[in-house]
Amino acid sequence: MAVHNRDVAEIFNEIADLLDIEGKNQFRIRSYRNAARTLSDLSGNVSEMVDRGEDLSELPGIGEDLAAKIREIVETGSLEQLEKLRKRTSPQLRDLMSIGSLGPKRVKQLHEELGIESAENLEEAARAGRIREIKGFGEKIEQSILRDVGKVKEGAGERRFRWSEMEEYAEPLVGYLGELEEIDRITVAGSYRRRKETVGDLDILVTCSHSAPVMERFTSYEEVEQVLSEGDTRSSISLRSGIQVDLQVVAAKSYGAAMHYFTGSKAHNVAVRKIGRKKKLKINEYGVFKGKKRVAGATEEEVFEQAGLPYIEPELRENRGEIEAAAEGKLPKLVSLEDIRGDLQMHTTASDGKFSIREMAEAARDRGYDYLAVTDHSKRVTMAKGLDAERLGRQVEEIRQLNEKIRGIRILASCEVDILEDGSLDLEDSILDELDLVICSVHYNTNLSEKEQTERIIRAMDNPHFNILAHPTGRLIGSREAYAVDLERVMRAAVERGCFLEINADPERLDLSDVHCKMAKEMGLKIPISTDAHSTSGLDHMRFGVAQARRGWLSAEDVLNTRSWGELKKLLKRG
Ligand code: DGT
Ligand code: CA
Ligand code: CA
Ligand code: ZN
Repeated sequence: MAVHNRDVAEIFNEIADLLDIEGKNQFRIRSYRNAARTLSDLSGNVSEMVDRGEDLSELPGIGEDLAAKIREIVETGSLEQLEKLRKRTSPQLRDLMSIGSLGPKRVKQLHEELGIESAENLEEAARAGRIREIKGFGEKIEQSILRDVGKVKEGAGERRFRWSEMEEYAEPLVGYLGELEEIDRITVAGSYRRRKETVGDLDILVTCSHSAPVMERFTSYEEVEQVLSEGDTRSSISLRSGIQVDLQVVAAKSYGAAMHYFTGSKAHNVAVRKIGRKKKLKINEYGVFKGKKRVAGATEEEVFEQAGLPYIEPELRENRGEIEAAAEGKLPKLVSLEDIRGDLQMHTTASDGKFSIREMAEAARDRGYDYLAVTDHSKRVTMAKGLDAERLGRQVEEIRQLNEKIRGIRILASCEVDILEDGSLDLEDSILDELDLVICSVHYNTNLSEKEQTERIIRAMDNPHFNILAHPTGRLIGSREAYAVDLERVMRAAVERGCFLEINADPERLDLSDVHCKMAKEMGLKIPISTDAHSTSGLDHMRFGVAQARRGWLSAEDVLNTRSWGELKKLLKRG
């Protein structure tokens, strides 16, 4: 099994962290971190270099000693020194490093000064207000520790992955398995198929002529770290990325029932089975049975039909009303990527994007859109070279001229205007007047109380130029919490004023959540789906936003940018 450069880099970084916790020589710690960086930046594969007998000590930052360690890792897959270090430091203490505001230095301080050895100790000390008293900590850090410590406690070893991250592992694995002649059908079920924004593990279903070669190929995949269990029809592996994959071989006559069962969610399954019981049917992963007789199983449609229901899209299967809606024939026809007519948020080289207006416009046209909005940042966002009124004025002029020349796509002049702390907008009304639409967002002062944040945003909406609230909660999945805001109130205010809230299709953002989308729909609030692209390839993120919209029950009618520019323009007009 080939060792990747990043595996070696991870080992060196972990050694550096552990030495750091122990308070070892900083020079030595730095040499491990430098070596880790060298390895991550290396274009060639370090395993192959070892195989070819190349002299690794010629690499920057790598001496004889580290070169020998790299060889040990490549040859044995691990490093004895790391194993020893790990034994010296308790795993609970190591887990504490995953808390956002804590690095090895702070973990060491907490250990030495307060004797903290676990998440429980840490939480106790934070609640007692003892952490703020340590030099270099303070009240703010104490609070963020309290916020994050719960996650470490409950989530130990149960990492979830963003859907888009999971796709990067799932697709190659499915491709690899699919090359096998014996396999007829293969699907990733579970939360992955339901398009949940984060996915815990992968559940793969296969139908095939012989299962032995399928199991063999599965467990010998080159990314396998460990085979957790191996059977005739069911095996589990963990990949080097930390992802667990369950594979299940099913008979063709049970495929639909198994798909339904393993797609879940569990709550949905329980509810469908209950309906079955009322009809004297037994529904399980093998089929639908009336007494001993199999009445369905080959397709999901049959399974639903036996339960007296139409087909329910996987994105809806959360037992959030889909079964009742299905029974009443009131399921929404979910929006699809083909319904989208334009993209309403993206950045160009004028602020922090990588491509020109023309390049973005042509890329949008290639994706079949009728229009795109150019929404560079406003001046407050200095880090991204935000535009002031004068630069924006020139950009508007440039867009008008480009529209004269370019065919098959309309460029809308817009701006992502920063909402200032007092709820005013970062640009004067006179320039906003020149724009086709205005999107507004919060980038600073994200730590206001819920009430203050909510009122700040609603005050911004009072400005009649305000059209769309961009990335409405500011969260980054798995790395940054949403800011405190009462979205229900914000949505109501938006309905009253004729404003909108977007789904940001960036796979790390995806705010609004599925639940908030459904809430918006029930209020009659239409939702634009925008990519916030910073490059032409970022425009392809639209599909992630569409998946989120589908999970939120939205149909084409509920999504703003399924309309022509002419119709959209009418909806943007404020009373
Ligand atoms: P995840 O992996 O945490 O993102 O979420 P899921 O939904 O993929 O859950 P997972 O992997 O534990 O199980 C896959 C599906 O198998 C789940 O969605 C429904 C079904 N399933 C698992 N355990 C049970 C159970 O105890 N009862 C029923 N009815 N279904 C189950
Ligand atoms: Ca799963
Ligand atoms: Ca599973
Ligand atoms: Zn932004």
